[in-house]
Amino acid sequence: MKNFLMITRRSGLFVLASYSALLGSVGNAQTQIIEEMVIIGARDSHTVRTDDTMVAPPDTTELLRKMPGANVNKNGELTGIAQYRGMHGDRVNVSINGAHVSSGGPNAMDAPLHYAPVAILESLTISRGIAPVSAGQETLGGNVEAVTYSGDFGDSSLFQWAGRTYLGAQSVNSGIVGSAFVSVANRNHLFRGFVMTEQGDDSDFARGSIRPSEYKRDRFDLGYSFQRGDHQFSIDFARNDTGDAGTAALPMDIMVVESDLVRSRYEWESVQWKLTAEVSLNDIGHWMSNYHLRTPPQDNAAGPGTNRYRNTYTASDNSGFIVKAERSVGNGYWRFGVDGHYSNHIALIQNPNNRFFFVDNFKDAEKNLTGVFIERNIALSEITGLDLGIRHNQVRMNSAAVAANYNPSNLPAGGPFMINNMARTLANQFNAMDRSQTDHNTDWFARFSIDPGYDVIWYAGAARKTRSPSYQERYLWSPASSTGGLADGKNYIGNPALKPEIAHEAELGFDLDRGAFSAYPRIFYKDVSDFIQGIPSTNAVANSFAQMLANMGMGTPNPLQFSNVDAEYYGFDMDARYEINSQFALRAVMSMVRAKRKDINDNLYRISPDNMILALDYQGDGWSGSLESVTYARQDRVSATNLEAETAGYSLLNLSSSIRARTNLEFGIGINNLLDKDYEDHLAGYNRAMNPDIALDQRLPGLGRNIYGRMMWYF
Ligand SMILES: [Cu+2]
Repeated sequence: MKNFLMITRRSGLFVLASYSALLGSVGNAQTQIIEEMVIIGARDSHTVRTDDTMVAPPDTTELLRKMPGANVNKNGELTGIAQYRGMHGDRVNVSINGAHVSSGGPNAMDAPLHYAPVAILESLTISRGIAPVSAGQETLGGNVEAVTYSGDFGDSSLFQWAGRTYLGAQSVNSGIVGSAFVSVANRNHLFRGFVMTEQGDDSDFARGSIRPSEYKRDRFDLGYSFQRGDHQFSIDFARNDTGDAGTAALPMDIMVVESDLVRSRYEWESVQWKLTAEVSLNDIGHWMSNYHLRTPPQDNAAGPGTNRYRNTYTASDNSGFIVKAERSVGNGYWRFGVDGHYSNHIALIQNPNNRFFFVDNFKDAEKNLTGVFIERNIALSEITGLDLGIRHNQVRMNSAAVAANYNPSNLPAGGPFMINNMARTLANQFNAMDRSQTDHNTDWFARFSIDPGYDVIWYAGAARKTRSPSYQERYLWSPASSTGGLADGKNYIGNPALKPEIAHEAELGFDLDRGAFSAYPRIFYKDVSDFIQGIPSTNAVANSFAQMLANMGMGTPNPLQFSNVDAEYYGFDMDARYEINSQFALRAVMSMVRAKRKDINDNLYRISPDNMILALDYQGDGWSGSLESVTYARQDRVSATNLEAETAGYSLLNLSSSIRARTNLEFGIGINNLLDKDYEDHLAGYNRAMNPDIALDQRLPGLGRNIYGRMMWYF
């Protein structure tokens, strides 16, 4: 007699099946007795699949707006930064097919989800609330996982073709996208390829257009997978080339993001063990400027505009690995592993009109994480389940010595300009500091679920999560707005001595599944000590330097310095569904979050207003439709430190419908912002580009009415 154990996940439940196979004694006859044991666990993720969800924009982060607790800080049409329960940027862990990508731009113009465009996306998943420590190295603010199309193996030794063509168009910016995914596979081999091209003009809003917000992006992927017996291996290469793309919320626009992404994965699965090994390498080169897409700097009292032309070359070289093992035991499983992510960043600011001018914005700024973790999932009884885990990260960071030259020549005779002396003093200050830092961070989490009957599973969770500072927060030495996309218009300086953030959180909720009605509400509280926030700089040289630049028409005075403060977040979110009959269903998604400083009386910056989606979905024979209302409350809990402006509330109406013309052909059409409402998106930044329709430093508006369509043909 042999015992087989297997764990799968089904509808948020951990299903543990124990197969006791009795091998028959006569001939080949076999009898199998299958016992099934369910480990109770509340729903811990929320997934949106591209095939089922109509989405007009090219940026995958737009899908986050449809998920409880999630949202997007939008700095451009291809520059969306994930927000979850009020936390954004590097606080939210993002992985694409299991790999982590470090942005090439110091302002996250190519935020991680830039590398998983909608046209190749299969699904986007958020961890609902507390993420397991195995989900990523730094999951203090949440966890988002994108999965792209990879094709399926065949079921015989014959090779067969399969694929999908995806075409889309939208009216708001005359945007178009065309892509094709093709695979040829048999039961052992799977070859795949993907090509995509997309572009759009400046986007319209009710009173004009956002200039610049045009974009262009091309991409191709090549991949191969092999499987035999219990083994599976795959290797994938992607080249993602973004061309001109406007980011009006930032001081520059994208000229080029050229990236090569390589990842490979090996998986072995036996009766009791599952072993996974992954490696990834990302090589990103990026150019941006303040003159090629937006109105270039104009002459002013301080001198000709050409003195203020800037372009910046940046690069991110980063690599990662993970090796993890899962072992099934009688009452659950163990999971343990090691992982690493190593990144190096440079950013060099230049002036095309002065070949001697340069600023080492970042020079070999590194963040290198190595982690180990162990998790246990256990059925405490027939109605209770527990998840536990602990992780330790070692984080090593460093930066090379920096320099700058503001003089019109590299000769001393070029003039003893005060600004150049100040830049040199700042560089010398920075170079004299102890820039090498090592942090030891410990995370843990525990999630308990109980099913007392009545179609309700109760859930309680607690965690300690940490995050070491970003390279910008530690190594931004010269006042600038290179902040990972904060886009608050402020200049910042960093601080190499920053301590890691430590969050303690608790979460409570339940899953209700009663016939036609289901609801998944959660409340949470998060206390963050050593929260990293910009506070008024006390560095006299940096302050006078920023003032002098501001006098010349470059940036704002009174820079902020990244510092450790104390903060707290709390809120509520829920998704719910009610099936009226077999065709009609009501859908609701609600999100509320409050985020405050604890050391002073101030709110945190760029926190999503309370919002709710209410939708009526129709599922007919061969077609489906949806009428959606999206309501945002006013946001008057704003950050005084970041000079944040309040926004008014608004409601939008969206309509969409899709028709399955044949089993392998689907047409979709939709209208977003049906009434062409003029509104301000609180999570969009402030305008930094000259525009007759939007004043400088005014909040960027939400997009106007958008009629869009898509066609998907599977073959
Ligand atoms: Cu950039």
